Amino acid sequence: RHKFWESQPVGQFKDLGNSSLPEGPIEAPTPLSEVKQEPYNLPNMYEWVTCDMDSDEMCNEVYNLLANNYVEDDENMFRFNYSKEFLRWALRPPGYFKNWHIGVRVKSSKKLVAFITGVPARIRVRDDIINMAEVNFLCVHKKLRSKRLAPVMIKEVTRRIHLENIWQAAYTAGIVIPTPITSCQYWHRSLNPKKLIEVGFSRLGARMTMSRTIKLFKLPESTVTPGFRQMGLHDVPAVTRLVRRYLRQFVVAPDLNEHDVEHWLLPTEGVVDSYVVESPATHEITDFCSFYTLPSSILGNQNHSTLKAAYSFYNVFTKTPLLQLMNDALIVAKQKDFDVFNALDVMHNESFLKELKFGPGDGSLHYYLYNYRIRNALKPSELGLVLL
Ligand code: MYA
Ligand code: JJ1
Repeated sequence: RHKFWESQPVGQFKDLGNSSLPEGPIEAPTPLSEVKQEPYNLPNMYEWVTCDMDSDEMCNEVYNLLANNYVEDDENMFRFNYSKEFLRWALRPPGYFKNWHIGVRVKSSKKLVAFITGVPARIRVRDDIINMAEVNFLCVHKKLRSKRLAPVMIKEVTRRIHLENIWQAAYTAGIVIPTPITSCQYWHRSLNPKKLIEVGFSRLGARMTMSRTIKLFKLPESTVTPGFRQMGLHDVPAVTRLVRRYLRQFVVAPDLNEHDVEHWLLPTEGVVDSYVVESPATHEITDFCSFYTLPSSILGNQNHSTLKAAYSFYNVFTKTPLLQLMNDALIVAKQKDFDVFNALDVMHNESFLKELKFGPGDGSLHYYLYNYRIRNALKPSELGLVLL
């Protein structure tokens, strides 16, 4: 059923519920000298290329490949439209390897037709911090699908990751393959319900009028939490302490240091937005919330071409109730003209989704680890990791 995945060191469906298998690495590392030194073979018309995301030209090619061929919803109404700035941010974290940004070109025309990436990350699983890769942006041009190109790309990124002496990876997908560590649901909070209905993202509820719907999703003009403000560079040490403490409670979570927090959580215009709550009395940073910007192209609508979506990223509460903190996040997202605020049911998100008028989406997101067995699937609330 899964010829490729059954050949890989990942949890297998046949082993589900076999409690004699130990948690941890499935295969031991091999000496680096035993890692294949040359790239995997591609069908003859194609060639490997390392994508230099510093180059505007390369960044444009990657952007265009993804904008036309990346992830769509199940009815092909929307397609993720990651911006160039976002791709640069996502692919150049501290310690990144340029040669983990892998493209495939047609030899004759030089057209970029496939892509896959890895970035390094320290991920904690229970008490162990493991150097991993986060693999993302796997994409094969629509005209080249179902030719078994994806397994070659996955093997090639694996090889290049192994050459850095890294043997585990984390990744997400909308499809089920062997074997999810947890399966999460997307939830959506309408900020601009009229547009969402016009483009078919949501529907007018039963016995609801447009004006009744607009009123239902109305938000205050400004945030309510005293001391709620945008995060600045000077907040990096305090935010790092806050986030590190908070993430300890989850079974799987990133191990973030100050460099990581500066890269991933400091606001970057049009890419990631972050806010802190600074206690007016003590000037302590007590709470934090963040979201990233990921628009979707609207496929075939006369009046609208993009859906502006904010995605909940990392949120930490110690003093402010999470419900109130996230309501303030919705208010600033609305101020910034987002049409919808999306969140997964990870971490403590369940506790605010219904009350803040999020509704369940039709998409799910499955989380995976490569070469690391987790004995029993986790609950989404045990997961402290958000991938882009
Ligand atoms: S998830 C986002 C994936 N991208 C998209 O959905 C964009 C639109 N779709 C496409 O571009 C293509 O359909 C893709 C497949 C490229 C997805 N993850 O070449 P094929 C398996 C893993 O004939 P195509 C993301 O980016 C499939 O089960 N495997 O298929 C994270 C089958 O294997 P098996 C997938 O449709 C990616 C085989 O590929 C996925 O032309 C993490 C068929 O190949 C998927 N999303 O191309 C990758 N989709 O027969 C794994 C299909 O066994 C990383 N397949 O069922 C693993 C860690 C590596 C590093 C390890 C380091 C130590
Ligand atoms: O966005 C998604 N679904 C939307 C649109 C559905 C359009 C028809 N298929 C949705 N809308 C309902 C919202 C409504 C708002 C008011 C309250 C009630 C709900 O459900 C879905 C997620 O739900 N998105 C996708 O399907 C995109 C793919 C998701 C998998 C991503 C995998 C990529 C991972 C890469 O690492």
